[in-house]
Amino acid sequence: MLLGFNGAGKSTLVNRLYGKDVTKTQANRFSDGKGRYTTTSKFLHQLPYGALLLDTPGTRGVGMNSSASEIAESFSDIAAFASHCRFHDCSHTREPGCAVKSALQSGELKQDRYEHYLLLKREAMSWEEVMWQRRKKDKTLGKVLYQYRRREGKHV
Ligand SMILES: Nc1nc2c(ncn2[C@@H]2O[C@H](COP(=O)(O)OP(=O)(O)OP(=O)(O)O)[C@@H](O)[C@H]2O)c(=O)[nH]1
Ligand SMILES: [Mg+2]
Repeated sequence: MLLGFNGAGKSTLVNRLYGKDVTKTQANRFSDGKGRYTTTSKFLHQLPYGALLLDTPGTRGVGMNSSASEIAESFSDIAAFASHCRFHDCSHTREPGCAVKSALQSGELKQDRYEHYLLLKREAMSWEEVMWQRRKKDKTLGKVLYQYRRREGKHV
């Protein structure tokens, strides 16, 4: 499977490995060299000698789609320290009585693990926010559609 940013050259590789042009490629934008989103859906190519190669639309970025609670599961050592924090909703960054920061100071918790935890938690929280906004939008759209159909006397 070929994965990569737009314009990385995935489809060019498919064509080269196939031996002829079986899929469209496109020159990157002249102004900033970025790819143009040429392949728009995934396609499984069977190469002449039998190999199967999946070409995919370029990615714009790579991220996580885990919830904050899944992050806590992966960092069960930090969750164990966190259960002794003074505040239930401690962010483990600046609150007094934070057991995670104490573990950091005593060396029980390594600095890089702590930093990875904060980074992934932040990413998970922004992912949850995106999902929440998306659900809210879908709900609003659903309501509008429902009212429209009722007004038009359509079956709902
Ligand atoms: N200089 C150079 N250009 C390349 C190379 N591979 C691909 N290209 C050029 O890069 C441009 C984009 O290539 P594509 O194969 O369309 O890229 P892609 O990854 O399939 O892009 P999307 O389908 O948008 O995700 C084309 O103009 C290719 O000719 C390479 O190794 N060197
Ligand atoms: Mg492509």
